[in-house]
Amino acid sequence: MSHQTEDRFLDDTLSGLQRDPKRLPCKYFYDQRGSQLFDSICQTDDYYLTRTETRVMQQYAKEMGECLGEQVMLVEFGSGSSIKTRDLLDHLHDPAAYVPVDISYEHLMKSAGEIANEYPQIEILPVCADFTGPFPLPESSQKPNHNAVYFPGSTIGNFQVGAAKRLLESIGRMCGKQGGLLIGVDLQKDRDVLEKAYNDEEGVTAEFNLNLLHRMQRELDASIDISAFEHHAFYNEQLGRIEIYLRSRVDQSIGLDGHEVDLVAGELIHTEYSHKYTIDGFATMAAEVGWTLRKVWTDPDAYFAVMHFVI
Ligand code: AVJ
Repeated sequence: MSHQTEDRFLDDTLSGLQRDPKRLPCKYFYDQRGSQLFDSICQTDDYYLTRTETRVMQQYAKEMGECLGEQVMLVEFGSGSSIKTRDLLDHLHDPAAYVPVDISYEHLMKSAGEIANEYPQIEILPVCADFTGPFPLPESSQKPNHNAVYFPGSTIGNFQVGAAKRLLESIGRMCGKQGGLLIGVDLQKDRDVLEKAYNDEEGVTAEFNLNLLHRMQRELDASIDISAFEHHAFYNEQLGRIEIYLRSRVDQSIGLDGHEVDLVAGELIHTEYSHKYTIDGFATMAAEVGWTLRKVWTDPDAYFAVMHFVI
């Protein structure tokens, strides 16, 4: 990892812990271990999102490929293991390039290499970047007709509404004219189903959340009693979002870069939101920053939607 990234992890962690209430940015979940744990979450019975979205992709990839059009440069945000991508790549029409973008370098290069082997006819141009900020698109050898962003996994749900809108707006600017957006959005549903998905029986989500503290020990040399923290996640129905925290079991302090951060028993450190939308609610938000909804695909229970927009 570059020093620049390390510095930002330290600064963001320290300033987040010095706020009231305390918080840590969820993008730091995804170091190598965190990315592996996330992949394991996706395989639990309780986490319905991945398998539901994958089924929607498998069932409708051909239609999606048609919607994305000829000679598209497909830019995938948060590509991770690019599992769902294969269904889409199978159905693109003479694509100019596939650009996987991910913050975890190892994970990105590994899956980009695998994709390159499986799709020798498609130019693969991996970009290691934090897509929450602007980054330049690579040049492909074949000139693209237009750019489209594929943003699966309901990762947009991690952003609060204002930030989600700004991100959708910057995706529009990045794509340029005739840009496309194919985005996976987790839908509002029964509290029980939602809460089980973020409190899986195997405890993988808890481990994923606690990995943030392990990462602080590994990379920032933080002094933390990790066993004195626990995973806490619930659905805030009024705000339509899962809220995830690390809860301190006892009065304790964290040592970080010469600072002491005190916590009282029961105190929460916010780590993640996962917003759940209605199809109309999401389309309205995207329309406010210039996107026109073209098509929506969903599963029979309407748990998850894949939405296609153009600008
Ligand atoms: C990758 C953001 C879609 O919010 O469901 C899963 C992350 N956090 N379990 C989600 C996550 C805890 C996930 N996203």
